[in-house]
Amino acid sequence: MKFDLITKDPQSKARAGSITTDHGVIETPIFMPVGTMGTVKGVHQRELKDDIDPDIILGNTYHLYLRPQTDILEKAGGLHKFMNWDRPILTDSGGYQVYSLSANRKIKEEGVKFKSHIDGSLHFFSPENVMEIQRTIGADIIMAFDECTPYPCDYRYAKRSMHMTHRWLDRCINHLEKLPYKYGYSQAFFPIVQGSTYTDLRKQSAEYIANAGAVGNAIGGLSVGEPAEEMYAMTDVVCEILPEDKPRYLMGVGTPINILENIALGVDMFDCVMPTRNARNGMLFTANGTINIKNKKWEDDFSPIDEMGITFVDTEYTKAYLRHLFASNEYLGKQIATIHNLGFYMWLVREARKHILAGDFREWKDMMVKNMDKRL
Ligand code: PRF
Repeated sequence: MKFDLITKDPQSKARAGSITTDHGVIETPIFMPVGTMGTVKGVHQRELKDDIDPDIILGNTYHLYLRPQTDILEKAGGLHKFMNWDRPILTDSGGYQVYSLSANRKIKEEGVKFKSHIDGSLHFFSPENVMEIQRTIGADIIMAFDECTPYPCDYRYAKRSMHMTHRWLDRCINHLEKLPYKYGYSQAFFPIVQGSTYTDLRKQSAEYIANAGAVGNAIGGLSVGEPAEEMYAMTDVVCEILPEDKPRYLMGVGTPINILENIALGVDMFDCVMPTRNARNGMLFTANGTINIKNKKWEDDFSPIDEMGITFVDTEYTKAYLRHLFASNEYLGKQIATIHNLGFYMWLVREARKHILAGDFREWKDMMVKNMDKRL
């Protein structure tokens, strides 16, 4: 994997760049649609490619390990072949899902014991076996095994947890060295900064992670319930320390406004379930604010879903029709809303990149943030 920093915005810390992987080039800033289970929920791979066109998507170690399980992915020749997706994939390590989804988890120095959220069966994740699982899934970018602290988190716990995440990082790196690539293409490894909402811990963690000398770095433990201003403060502190010539990935963020504000602080990569999950609940993101399409006010609104027409669904269907699909609980409603929202998120980051390259990102960002902060 190679990262080229192309331009820095003169009036903010935003950057435009490109990441080259064996499955293709990723133009940054980028938003990665979440494909937890080897599917971006409700969207065919063909629609994903032709209509939404993301450079990279995300998969989850936790879910894929539980279903279809690692042996099936190995027999398939990796996740790309299994799901018929030939562009880059990033897998999260399970270091977050295991805390948010599984029951009865016990976190120890050795690793995490947990119960599956599917059938209650017992499992164990360690830095070592999570690296093995990610080798088998075969994503282009794989993540360190970390502990994502909750919010709020007392200082003592945050500090102890951060140090354990650092020790786990060393174990990930040591173990990966012994594990060859499985499918003839390379995998980049990203470590993760933790430290909760404490500036001194964030600085310490960012320094530790920067010292690991990885090809890219991630920021975890944010967007877990803290006020947006606290998240931005932590991103800012961390981006000041992480190397400039490596991509920076802010995990699990966020709203369109969160994404633009964090791009302005020097973040290059994002993922979030929000565009897909909220779409399934009838919430649409647009450049002029959010829409709850289930609302009665759209009942006889025969205007296009979104006048901007980023994806085909925006101009081919009306708000009244989409509201009807939601009111009748039809599958197609969720599909249309998902295509719309992902199309919008991709437009947003592409537009951000254009403005960084043009040198007017700051102005554009301030205008967009104001426009999007509304409910229609
Ligand atoms: N760690 C990992 N994945 C994550 C997070 C984290 O802290 C977050 C936090 N928002 C989302 N996904 N491994």
